[in-house]
Amino acid sequence: MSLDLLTRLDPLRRIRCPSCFAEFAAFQMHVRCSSGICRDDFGRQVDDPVLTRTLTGQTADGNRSALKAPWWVDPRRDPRRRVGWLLDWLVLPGSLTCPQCLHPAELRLCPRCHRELPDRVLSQPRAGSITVFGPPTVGKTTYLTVLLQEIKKATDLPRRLGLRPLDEATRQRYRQDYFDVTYGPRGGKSPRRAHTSTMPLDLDRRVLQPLIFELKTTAPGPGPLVSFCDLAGQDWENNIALLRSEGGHLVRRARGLLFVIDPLRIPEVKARVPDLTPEEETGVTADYVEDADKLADFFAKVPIRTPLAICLNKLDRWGPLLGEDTTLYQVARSVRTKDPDRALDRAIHEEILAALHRWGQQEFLDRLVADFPVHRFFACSALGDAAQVTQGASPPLPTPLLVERAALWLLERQRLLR
Ligand SMILES: Nc1nc2c(ncn2[C@@H]2O[C@H](COP(=O)(O)OP(=O)(O)OP(=O)(O)O)[C@@H](O)[C@H]2O)c(=O)[nH]1
Ligand SMILES: [Mg+2]
Ligand SMILES: [Zn+2]
Ligand SMILES: [Zn+2]
Repeated sequence: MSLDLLTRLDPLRRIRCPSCFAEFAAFQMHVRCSSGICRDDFGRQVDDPVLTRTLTGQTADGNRSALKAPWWVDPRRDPRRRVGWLLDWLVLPGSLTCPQCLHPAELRLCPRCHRELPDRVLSQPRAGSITVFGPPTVGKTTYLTVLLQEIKKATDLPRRLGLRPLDEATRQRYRQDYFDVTYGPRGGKSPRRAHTSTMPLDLDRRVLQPLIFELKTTAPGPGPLVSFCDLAGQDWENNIALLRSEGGHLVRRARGLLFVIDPLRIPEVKARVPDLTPEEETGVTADYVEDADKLADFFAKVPIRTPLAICLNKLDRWGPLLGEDTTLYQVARSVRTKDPDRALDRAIHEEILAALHRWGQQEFLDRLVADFPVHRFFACSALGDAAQVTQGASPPLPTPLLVERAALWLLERQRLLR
């Protein structure tokens, strides 16, 4: 479909790519042919070094050739237009003619990653993102799976929220790789089970492609797009240089950062949990100061203003260690009956500060204050009681605790929620 006139008349409009988070003016978008002829006839396809870089991480050079794709062009560099592109500052071309099939080329591409930009991206300038990262097996993927179900049930908002996948790719990937694993049937071919480690990016670059949803409220019209990125703990732990060079943009340009940690990696906590699982027994000791430094190294300078939520996950395991008069104990034991709200968030933030101080993590707290002034602590359990089951058995459905609170805070800081 060719662009609507309103969008065409605003070529300086800022666009944010929901895949790679690059920002650019509308007139900088590239254009691709979408005709069936060019899609199906490889003979008509042309080199696409930008897409090659996105999908394989490789630059086309003498030895490596670029992937082929339907004809595309940077409208400002199309030699057929001579100086005609100067008009793009005033009005975007509706379409260009594909020289391979002579059909109008109308698909808009992000100039940085060459992923297609659907009209919804162009017509809705408000967009947000949450990049979830942290060490391996702290529960990031499970958290995201459950978050995307629970965010719809947030209680202290005037409007109910909904999420709608931006495209079929996001719908399918969320269903297969996330939802079916945690919420699928108990028996059958692929029964409900614990998530396995997310593949590091040198094995599967899909980890660099966010899941993109439209955030629906009851307000009329399209809602903002929100991209959720679930990075692999193995990349964070063992391959940070590669993560920084290949996926650094997902951290640097994120509008919200969510650092998931598992307090059972803190010796003071681990020593007090009575029934450690074999995984918990062998889990490596956390070094959160190092994690904070790793994160800061993604950026050119500190302090970093991107909102950072630090979520102490697996509350079902460590919450009961706290005093019976604490909110966290009461949430973990499910004896609290009030719906969560901001007052609860603040109380929990304070309790976590005190607990981390007791657990010998004061240097981490100081580092956050200095380098990430916009930060807030949260506690949650994605699985709740459903986690307390012997490994291997098909687990019950999650009974999450406070899983949406950190994400709501991040969306609020991005002015996508009020
Ligand atoms: N007790 C408890 N265990 C959990 C919870 N959430 C996840 N787990 C378990 O933690 C393990 C790791 O979960 P994942 O979601 O794969 O962790 P991850 O952080 O994505 O790991 P990587 O992909 O390797 O980085 C699994 O065995 C989960 O069942 C929780 O809320 N409570
Ligand atoms: Mg994972
Ligand atoms: Zn992009
Ligand atoms: Zn064509």
